[in-house]
Amino acid sequence: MSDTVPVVVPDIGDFDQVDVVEVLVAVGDDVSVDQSLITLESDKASMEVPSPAAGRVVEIAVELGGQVGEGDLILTIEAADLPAEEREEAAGPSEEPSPTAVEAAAPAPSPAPRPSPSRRRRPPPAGGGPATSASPPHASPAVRRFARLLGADLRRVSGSGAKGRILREDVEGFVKEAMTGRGRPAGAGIPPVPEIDFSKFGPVESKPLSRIRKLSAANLHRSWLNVPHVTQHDEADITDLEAFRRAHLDEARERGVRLTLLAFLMKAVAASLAEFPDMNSSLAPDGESLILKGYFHLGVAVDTPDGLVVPVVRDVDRKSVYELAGELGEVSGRARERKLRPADIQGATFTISSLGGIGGTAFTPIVNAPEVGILGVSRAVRRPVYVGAGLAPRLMLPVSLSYDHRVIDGACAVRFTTHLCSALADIRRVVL
Ligand code: CAO
Repeated sequence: MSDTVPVVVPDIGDFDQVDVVEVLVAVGDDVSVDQSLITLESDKASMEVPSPAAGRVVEIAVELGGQVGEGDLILTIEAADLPAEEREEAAGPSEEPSPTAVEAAAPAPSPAPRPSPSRRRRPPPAGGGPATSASPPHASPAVRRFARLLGADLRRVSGSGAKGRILREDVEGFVKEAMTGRGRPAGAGIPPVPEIDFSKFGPVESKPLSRIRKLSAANLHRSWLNVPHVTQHDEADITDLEAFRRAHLDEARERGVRLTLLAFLMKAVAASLAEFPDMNSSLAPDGESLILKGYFHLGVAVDTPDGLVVPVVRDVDRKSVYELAGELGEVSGRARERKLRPADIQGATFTISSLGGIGGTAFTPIVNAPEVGILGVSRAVRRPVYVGAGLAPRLMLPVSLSYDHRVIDGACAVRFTTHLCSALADIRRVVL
């Protein structure tokens, strides 16, 4: 059976009333023993009230900005059912109320409040500007933990709470600004783009970005900043491959499949990845080794009305071109209908971005880190090419391989594209 544990304001010294400056939990939250519940602040100090029990918050009796005095009810916890020995531990030392006393619904004196680190601190500089001095920032342990989780440097966050206290919302705002590149402090290495009032020069309108566009913007930016990119351009003679594809269009149609060049490309890319395992790897987070993957899952960039999405086709090396064409049609259809599941976009080892159906002669795709390579494909064109001594009309496909230069060197990259182009020139090589 669950016990109800009322948590009350502990001894607050000489003060009759203190301010509630933070309520760190909500009704329905699960809390653990010693987890901070609220922060109280007087003229002189601030303190957090820790939870005396593990369980679920069922009622909150205080309000943010309100005042409380010793013995006032803060909130009520429905204690988790714990084995007897764990309950004793949760209840703390023997002078603390025993579980029996709690069952009797006596208000549980909270464990001694923990002085917040801010107790010994001066508020940040007036004006709320980023605290850059040696003085530690004014924030509760919960906010500190949150900032640590997001990698935010609290010394750079301006506090909007009472007396410059940094609140959770301030950390969220700071991270958001950092993600969009706005408000980046000078000296961080990347100069901020100037904010310009474009309406001074003519009419403007604001078009909100879709969620997908915002997500891919953040991912692309992260990859761009982390990966030293180089792009290797090359050309494949796909005259014979295209003839082969056309010769099988009817058969593909009978199977209910649209046989485009991309399915062949995937097959050829998987064969080249098998030949160059570094291209199918990721750099270990400590930068000390490569994680070579023994599977060939290809991400395929799909253009949708909401922006770019990259569904993943798995085990490309083990599937036939018909199977790949079928799967590609199905997954890109679902991408456009926004019906992709999280598993559909995870686990890629390498990505293909094909703009060839639209046009273009070459481009520099951005590596989808932590993958180390991405193949951009532009429009194949028929043009005169020397074959032996004479010119012949050949269908030439431009490919652009961007790679992470920390992992792949230029020689490896050009060997990879050479291998790929020969596989595309004679697709029979793929089965060898
Ligand atoms: N050269 C010439 N023709 C090409 C070609 C190329 N490289 N690639 C495709 N084509 C042809 C196809 O064979 C098809 O011709 P038919 O209609 O005669 O069969 C036609 O162009 C249309 O192809 P498609 O683009 O619909 O199909 P696909 O299998 O080649 O590509 C998909 C599928 C999902 C990759 C594609 O629709 C797409 O969304 N591409 C955009 C990807 C993108 O935005 N990348 C950018 C990422 S970075 O911002």
